[in-house]
Amino acid sequence: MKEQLTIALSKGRILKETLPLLAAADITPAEDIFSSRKLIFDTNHSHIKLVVIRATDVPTYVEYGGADMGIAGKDVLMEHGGAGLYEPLDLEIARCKLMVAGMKNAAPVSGRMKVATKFVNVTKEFFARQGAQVDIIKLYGAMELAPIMGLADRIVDIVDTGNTLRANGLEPMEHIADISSRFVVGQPSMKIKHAQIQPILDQLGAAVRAKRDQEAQS
Ligand code: PRT
Ligand code: MG
Repeated sequence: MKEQLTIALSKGRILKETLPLLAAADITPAEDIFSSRKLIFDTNHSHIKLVVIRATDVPTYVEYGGADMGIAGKDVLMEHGGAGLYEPLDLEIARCKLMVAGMKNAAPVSGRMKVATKFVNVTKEFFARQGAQVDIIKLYGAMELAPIMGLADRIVDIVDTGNTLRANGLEPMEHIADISSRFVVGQPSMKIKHAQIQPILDQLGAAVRAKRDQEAQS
């Protein structure tokens, strides 16, 4: 008998790039995830299920064993802190950067800087390492608006093309981390279900390498 396995997927922008990788590892949902309102999906393997949840909830589910494995952005994992998780594989999808940004040509901030972000822990740690004390303002979206409205001096946010920053009169200022999506496994699951999980890791790893080779050739 095979152990039941659950993989937590981030809905939103990661999902579209996730499914082809899973398919390359021979895991396909039994129905179309995008047109369904379900949260749990059967797959072509009777012992593997997929749950589709908010990106920020993925590490939490895996940490507490609500899912055995998951796929989430490194930004989300850094903010979560990684407790209870192994991160065996970089899926090399949904690449972007975590950056400090501010209004274009902004003057240096005198005194305590106000930084708006949804990445509170990462931001605190980044500025603490520079020896800077900052006031962090937690937002849940549209960080770019904060400096425009005078709510904050800087933001910490994901940057890909930089178009969103530019369109709002902002510019990137400091690089915090390169981001891509990672495959994570709960520590107890890795121990107890290792025989079932390792082949999935092997196949996903092969799929990532195949995609990398293909992209290098084109
Ligand atoms: O939307 P929700 O609050 O439910 O969750 P979420 O925002 O965490 O999910 P989602 O689906 O928006 O993003 C999931 C993951 O995608 C993130 O955790 C990142 O790891 C990854 N990713 C890759 C990105 C981007 N690229 C990205 N460009 N996440 C967000 N963006 C946003 C960014 O916040 C900014 O508003 O796109 C804008 C910047 O893009 P450019 O190209 O204009 O620079
Ligand atoms: Mg979003």
